[in-house]
Amino acid sequence: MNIALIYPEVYDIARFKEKRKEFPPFGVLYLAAVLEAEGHSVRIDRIWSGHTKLDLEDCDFVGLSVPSSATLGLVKAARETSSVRDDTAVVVGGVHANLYPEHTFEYLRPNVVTYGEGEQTILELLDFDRNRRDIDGIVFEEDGVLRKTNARRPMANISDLPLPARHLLPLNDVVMSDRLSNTDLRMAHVMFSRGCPFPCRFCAVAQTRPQYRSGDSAVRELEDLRDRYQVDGFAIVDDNFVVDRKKVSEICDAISGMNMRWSALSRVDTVRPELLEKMQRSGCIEIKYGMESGSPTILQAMKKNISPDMIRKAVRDTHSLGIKVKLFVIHGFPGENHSTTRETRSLLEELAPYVERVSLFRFVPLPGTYVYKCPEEFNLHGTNHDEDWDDDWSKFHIHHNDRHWWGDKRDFAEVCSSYAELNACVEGLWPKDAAGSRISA
Ligand code: B12
Ligand code: SF4
Repeated sequence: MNIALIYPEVYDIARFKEKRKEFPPFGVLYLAAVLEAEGHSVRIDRIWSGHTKLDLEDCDFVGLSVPSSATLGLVKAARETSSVRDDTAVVVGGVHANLYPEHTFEYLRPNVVTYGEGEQTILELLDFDRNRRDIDGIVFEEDGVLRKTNARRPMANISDLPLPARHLLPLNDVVMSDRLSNTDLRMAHVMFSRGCPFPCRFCAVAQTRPQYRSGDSAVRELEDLRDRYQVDGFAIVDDNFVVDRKKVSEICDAISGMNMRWSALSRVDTVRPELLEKMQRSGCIEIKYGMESGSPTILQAMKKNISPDMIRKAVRDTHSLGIKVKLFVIHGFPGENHSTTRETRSLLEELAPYVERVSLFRFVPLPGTYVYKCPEEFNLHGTNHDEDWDDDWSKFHIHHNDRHWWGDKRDFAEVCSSYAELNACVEGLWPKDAAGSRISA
């Protein structure tokens, strides 16, 4: 079958100050891999602002990916303007579809919306003789009524998946040499786990079941990357790599002979000195920690379940082993004020000698998060819960986003002025890297 998978290009949507290539879309890369393994012919098409009209007349099956709520409008434009044959199935999946499958269906009017992991679902959808009611994890319309089948259970073993179909992308979307911890090492991005069981209220992947790949499966991918793309390093982009220490340890043991350099994201409370040592020995040169705030009040409101002391310990332990530390900070969570900001500022100043880089973001209520789902609890506005909602999903991005999301004008004024102070402090202490590209873990 002739299949096109379509995804929204990142840098246009993410509104980076400078257009900067980001890393590849693993969702569609994994789907393409399982489809190719079944003998289908697959291509990956990109859309971006001003480039959404595609000629898809030669396709028997079109899969549209909505990798974030912010890209919903772009995908809608592609759905409405692209040319597709009448007998072609149009299926939509991805992060926004997982969070809001019925809404996605109403909004984009495809033949089917999927929710949950897509690898098995997409294969089953290609079987047109199959009764849709028997396919888990989909929403479709039957006799004018919207039907939602049972949720698909997460895969038992993600190690058996074929490797992401990187060969369908241009080389410079796959291999980069300015993305591994301020080095110029030739590197690629990988995913060794999925899901995160923690309950952070600003995060859209909170409380999802963690799944890990085996050490052997990690080695298989790294050998392929080395042989095919001659990379010397890799960045593990999983939301929160260090959840299950045994699994992380297994991966470290398996890759330690490969002489590759790597980085990963973690919480501060899941690492231990023994594990950090093992990570360092297997090539880890940087850990990016979700510190989020230096204020116990805000950390508690976020349900981050960590304390400033835990942050101190993880940062010092990591630094003492020669692993670089990057911190992610979110400013402006509901309740933020001058005093909580000062607590963050003073912790950052204290830890500065041990920290290589800091990425400071302003809080945005992302669809699918606890905060988003509870607008009254946080006195939230500007979301689709509002009566005067403007239907603009593109505002749910996290770069340089200075919208007024919660509280009254005075709260907002305090958040803005305290952000300015914190930002100046971060830019003063870490002049080269005051803005980053990640929000989770
Ligand atoms: C890696 C990542 C990025 C990377 C790369 C993204 C890319 N190139 O696509 C970067 C850093 C560039 C990035 C940017 C952004 N991201 Co991001 N990102 C992630 C992260 C950590 C992993 C995504 C991933 O690759 N998952 C692994 C793959 C295998 O899973 P998947 O994408 O869900 O795909 C599966 C299913 O959804 C389904 N599926 C997907 N597409 C399709 C299509 C069809 C047809 C079918 C049938 C099924 C299907 O099958 C896939 C395989 O099982 C997620 C957190 C997460 N776990 O989702 C956040 C996350 C998706 N990002 C988020 C956000 C907000 C953004 C930005 C808007 C941030 C910004 N800059 O302002 C941008 C938007 C980019 C975009 N194009 O939409 C939020 C989205 C929340 C929301 N409601 O919108 C998340 C959930 C983070 C969070 N913790 O809250 N991101
Ligand atoms: S912020 Fe990090 S630790 Fe918290 S739920 Fe999201 S991925 Fe997990």
